[in-house]
Amino acid sequence: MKRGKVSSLKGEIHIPGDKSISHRSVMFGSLAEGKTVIKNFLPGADCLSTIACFKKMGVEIEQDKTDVTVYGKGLDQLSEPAELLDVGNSGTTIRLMLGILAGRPFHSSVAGDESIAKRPMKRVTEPLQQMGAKIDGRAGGEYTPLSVRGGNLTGIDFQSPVASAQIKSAILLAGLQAKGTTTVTEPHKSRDHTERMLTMFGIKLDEDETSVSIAGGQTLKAADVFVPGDISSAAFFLAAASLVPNSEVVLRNVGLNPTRTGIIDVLKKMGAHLEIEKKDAGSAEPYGDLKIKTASLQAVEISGDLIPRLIDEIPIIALLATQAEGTTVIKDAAELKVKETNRIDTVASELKKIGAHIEPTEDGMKIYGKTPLTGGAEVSSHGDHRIGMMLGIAACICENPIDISHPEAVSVSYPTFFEHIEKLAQKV
Ligand code: SPQ
Repeated sequence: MKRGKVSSLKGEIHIPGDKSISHRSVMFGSLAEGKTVIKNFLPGADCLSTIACFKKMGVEIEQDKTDVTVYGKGLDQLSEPAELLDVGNSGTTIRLMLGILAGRPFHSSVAGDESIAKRPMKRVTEPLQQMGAKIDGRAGGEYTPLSVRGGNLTGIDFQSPVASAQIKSAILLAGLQAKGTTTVTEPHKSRDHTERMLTMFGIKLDEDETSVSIAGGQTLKAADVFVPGDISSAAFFLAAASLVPNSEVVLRNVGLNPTRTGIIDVLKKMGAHLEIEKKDAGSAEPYGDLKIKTASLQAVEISGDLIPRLIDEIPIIALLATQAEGTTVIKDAAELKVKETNRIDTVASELKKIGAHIEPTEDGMKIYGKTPLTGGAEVSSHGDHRIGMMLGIAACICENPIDISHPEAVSVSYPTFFEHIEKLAQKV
């Protein structure tokens, strides 16, 4: 796909529903007793994989674009799937679902695409085995395909070596089905959508800053869910409007959960012109409108507990940093290596091709700004939606058009991404 420069971005868009919250609404609706009505669901490929997996376990789910209804019959009514549970490209689907399957007294097989086959699973399969689940897979349960025979779980006190909402959620979902209490402690707090939504579905949790406990044997009661716009999707347009001259863009109904707003903190530190209008009236997930204008940016240092609050935004932050004065240093972000691609490598290699001065490091990267992006090169998403979208925004400021291969990867989390650029863009 050839993409070129735009002269400005103007207007407003509704950011599609949050991917993390959409997955959880289908999963928890499937475990609950009663009808769960979901509004502003993200019809991206990953969330459609979650729907397909739960249908294979006998759950009746109706989906019409962004409206989803889940007819839950309770956790005990999930049935043994006759077919492979195919998670496609979705790490969230496989890891959270493993936590659910670990407690079910039946057999299941789980696999996904080429990228999923390279992503580490022992981070969840090992603690689930400790709780009593029988799980096997390539390299002793590290890689898909995985086979699970669940049931008879006992609660554990688990110290997670990394801040990861997928690990935390998988263990909590197994803990819900275990004897006794299960506690997960993380080095830094990760996104807390699971905790917020389980509470909405009637589950009692004990939480402090970095640990969560759940008592087994509780039942989920259906609840209606409004999914706010995904701040990780909004991030691409926050960056685009900051970088493209003479831009002014409004992004409607964007999720503002504090465990996800690291991008806002970073943009403010960089000198972005950003206004926030909070709109939620006591909803489980805060949200609001974001208004952003072109700005001159300064380099930043990003590390420590800020990392889990913006982990998926690092590709687009790297692009922002190429246009900021000074050297941006990102560290403590080794988790980037185990995403859809090794995002330290793919960000550095693709941005270098279009003129950026960027150096990958063991746990992050250094970006030397401000560097004009010459473009005029062939680049690739490497099948990673966030790399594809970062390149789509980079094209808007490159001197010469760039050719992006595998742009279709964006449909994993933002199927209307390129349409939204077209809607806002004034062409050069
Ligand atoms: O679902 P998947 O493929 O893992 O998606 C990514 C993404 O970029 O969309 C990561 F590659 O988001 C994860 C995120 O990085 C979604 C997620 C969640 O919904 O719980 C949590 C984060 O992962 P982790 O490993 O830190 O828990």
